[in-house]
Amino acid sequence: MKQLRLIFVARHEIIEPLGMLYLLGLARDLGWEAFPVLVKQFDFTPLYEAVKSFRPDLVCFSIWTGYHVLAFQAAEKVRAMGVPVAIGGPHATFSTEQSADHADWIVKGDGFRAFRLLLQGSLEKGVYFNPKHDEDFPLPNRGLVYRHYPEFGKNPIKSIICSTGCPFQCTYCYAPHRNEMIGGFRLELRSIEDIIREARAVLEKYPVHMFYMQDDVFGFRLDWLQEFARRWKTEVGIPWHCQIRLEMTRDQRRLDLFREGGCTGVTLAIESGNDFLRHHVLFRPMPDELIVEGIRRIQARGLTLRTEQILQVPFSNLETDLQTLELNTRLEPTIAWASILAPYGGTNMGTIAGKFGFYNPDNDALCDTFFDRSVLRHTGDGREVLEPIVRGACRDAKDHPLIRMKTERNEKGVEAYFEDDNLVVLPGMASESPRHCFSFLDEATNSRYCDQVVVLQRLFNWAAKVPQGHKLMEKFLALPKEKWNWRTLGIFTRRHLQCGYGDRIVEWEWRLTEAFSGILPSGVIENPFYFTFLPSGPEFAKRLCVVGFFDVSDPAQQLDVLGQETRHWLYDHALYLVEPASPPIATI
Ligand code: B12
Ligand code: SF4
Repeated sequence: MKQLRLIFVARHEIIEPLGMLYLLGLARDLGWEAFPVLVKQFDFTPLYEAVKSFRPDLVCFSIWTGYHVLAFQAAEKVRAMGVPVAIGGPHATFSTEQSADHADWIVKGDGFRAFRLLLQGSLEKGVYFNPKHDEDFPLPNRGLVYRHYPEFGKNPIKSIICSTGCPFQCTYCYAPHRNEMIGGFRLELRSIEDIIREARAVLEKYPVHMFYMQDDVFGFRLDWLQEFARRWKTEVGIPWHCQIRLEMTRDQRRLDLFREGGCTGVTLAIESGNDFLRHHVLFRPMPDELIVEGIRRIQARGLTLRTEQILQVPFSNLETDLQTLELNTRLEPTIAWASILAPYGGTNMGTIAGKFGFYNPDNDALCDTFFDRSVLRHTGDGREVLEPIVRGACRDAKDHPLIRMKTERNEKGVEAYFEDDNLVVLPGMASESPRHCFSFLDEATNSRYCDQVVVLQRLFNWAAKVPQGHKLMEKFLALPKEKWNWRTLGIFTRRHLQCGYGDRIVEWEWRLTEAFSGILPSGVIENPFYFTFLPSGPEFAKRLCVVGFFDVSDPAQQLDVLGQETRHWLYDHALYLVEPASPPIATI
């Protein structure tokens, strides 16, 4: 009998495509011959070539929101070439109807059972949704994907997923939506036996410095974690990094088990240094004390730490974005990672952005990156106007007044009000005037704010390491756009450090120069203190010379390169420590 063939298409990322790896494991177990295609940039040509040469019986797409428009076009083209198409993944899950127009089979939610039925020929065409999680993870087919994409095999960090599900409510995320879809939060834990088998299979064939647990909230259940930590340590013994919520640091046994099990670092989101935005816009009711205390507990155990933040959310302004930076300068994470909000339709953030007039959520217009310029029209006075009202109206930690509020547009901006409530009227608040008006920034001011935050995002992880880095950024971002360049940053940084670190900076600069045998390259001379706050700073300066950073003539493009290079440097030399590193020259 002819062996059936499928092509599996997903997006090429720096992280290996887990969904594809596991689903192709199932395809292998069911006897299908498979061909993986990972789309780089937005070029689907390799897919069309594979359809011609491999002659598949089926093409499967895994799609997330942001690259769906082009993926749908590609799916249509494949169908026009006479091959049936199945679509699954987050976009099919959360925008099922739209996906249904472009495929023969659409799989919403958990995919293993559907994929099995599909490959066994017993899945009717149409939309399939099974809210139950009734099929275990198969052993992935890394061999096949690594053969086609050797970069993943060579990568010293391999990813694994040990559980699915998250009980939290962050507005910008699809996890709460998933919970609604499946009838409430459910944590689906993989068997520890399976995870260890998978990790050992990876170790036998590929170089591994670290495993990255991609779970939304790793180690949520303590009994599972206890068993996992014990077995991983003895049966795998490779360091690992995981993602958690700050709330999970409250039970210190969890952090101890992380340490005992070989965890070397964690990633967690703070999202905003402003309590109002965190609580009422992002739905992360985490008081400052929880953040500070949780992070101290992590650091006290010698774990490396990535904090994550989202800049330019509705009701933010440059002041709140700098507040987020300020908090990070105090917390001293290993890396302070920052993104710029993309407000997805279908999430609570999409609802807030749409209702209050910041943006009309249109997923088809969004890009699939974390770092693009904000698409929102921002407000100058919105937070000032609504914060006391919202805080006053909030009934408990699970209440979301912004979602309950009604809005109407007027020529100046938006009128927001509650229709029904027994509002708590604060002193000075007129009880007979329940409408609260705020306005939007004019186009030029909005554009300037968006430009400022692009620069802030590119410099965030560095500035978080500079003493009072938020003050430096405040001054730098107040400059006209033409001055946002490497050289001016150098001048401003020197001036900033001269007050308070006058003597020390001479020594720092001298030590950097020494590492270059007494002569700094001209680009490095312009901004030497960029390198003194980073691990293995002189080597980083040399790397920037090698990648041609100093030859990039467009300052905006140069900042893009700088942001990316700095981030990756900090990953390798501080967060995951895949490279040996020396401490930063500047110690405060
Ligand atoms: C790791 C991860 C990443 C990695 C990349 C991983 C990779 N190479 O694939 C990185 C960090 C790069 C990433 C980036 C982004 N991510 Co992300 N990411 C995740 C995360 C945490 C895990 C994904 C994963 O591996 N899951 C495990 C596998 C097994 O699940 P899966 O891929 O969904 O596959 C299952 C089903 O979907 C289904 N399935 C999948 N494909 C197919 C195909 C067929 C034919 C069938 C039948 C079934 C099927 O079967 C599988 C088994 O059940 C998820 C959250 C989560 N818990 O899933 C978010 C998530 C996928 N990311 C999300 C988003 C929004 C993004 C960004 C677009 C964010 C942004 N605004 O910038 C960016 C893209 C950035 C860019 N281009 O630079 C959203 C997607 C929402 C949506 N509507 O699409 C998620 C769901 C987070 C969330 N809760 O909101 N992400
Ligand atoms: S904690 Fe993470 S996965 Fe959970 S809702 Fe928030 S962003 Fe989503």
